[in-house]
Amino acid sequence: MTERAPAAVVDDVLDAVAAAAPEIRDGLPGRRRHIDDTNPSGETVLAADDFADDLLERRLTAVDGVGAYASEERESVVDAGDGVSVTCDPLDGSSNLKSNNPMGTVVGVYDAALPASGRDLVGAAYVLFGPVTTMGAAVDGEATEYLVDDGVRDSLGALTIPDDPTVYGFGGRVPEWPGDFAAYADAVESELKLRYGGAMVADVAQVLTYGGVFAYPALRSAPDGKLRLLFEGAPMGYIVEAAGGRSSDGTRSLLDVDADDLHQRVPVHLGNADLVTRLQSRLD
Ligand code: P6P
Repeated sequence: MTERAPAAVVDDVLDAVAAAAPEIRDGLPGRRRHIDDTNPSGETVLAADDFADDLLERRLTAVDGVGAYASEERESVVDAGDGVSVTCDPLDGSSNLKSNNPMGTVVGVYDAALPASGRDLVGAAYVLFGPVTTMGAAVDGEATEYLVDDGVRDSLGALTIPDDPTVYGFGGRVPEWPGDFAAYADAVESELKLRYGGAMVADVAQVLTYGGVFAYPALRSAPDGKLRLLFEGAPMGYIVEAAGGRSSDGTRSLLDVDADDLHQRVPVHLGNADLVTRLQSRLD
């Protein structure tokens, strides 16, 4: 396998993810049932999760310069030779399949062996299966939105979070929120409109489109929250920061959180800089 510049590999990874998107979307209708399996995070697995994971593993490990593939659905990393490491949440928000609500795919490209820190990211992308299929991607600090038409990504221009925030979406149950987050939520709820749909990709896309803040915070029963650092938090944080926003685990950028375990969870807060800064000052 040739030694390729990470940026060139990222470009091919984004093309491969876009090419797989229509096949994943077309494969959803017949795969809404659960299979008798749980993923490393202890979540039940849909046939659609398995299908998307197998497809993306094959397509992404075939990219020249990809040396490893890891996904939320797999215990360990798949070795693919030399090159960058790709993490994947193949079908983020797959529980929305039953209710026919939006969901997506999240991909991180790390120029390091896994588990790797967000500072090792050289690219990240999400695919949003909404009324149309779109992609948000960041490479070298620049975020771009694409329409994915027939498996090809067509640029819609720079992805930039609006200065004036409009929406918020907070996961977890209210009684589970620690007091400091609950106080922050009270303030934000009086300022912004609620937009929460249960799929991080779709909820963060709302924040990137309309401005605001998304959080799946630390919970009383789960101090590390629910979302996975390498598969969801860091890649989406990389995109939001490239779009002019901020990410935080409550005290620091998600890109600065040490990665010790492949499937470690992290509290996730993403959105306009001032809203995330206000949050951090409450939680610090
Ligand atoms: P809840 C989907 O299962 C997911 O991992 C994220 O996409 C989403 O933000 C969160 O969990 C939703 O969790 O507790 O609201 O169902």
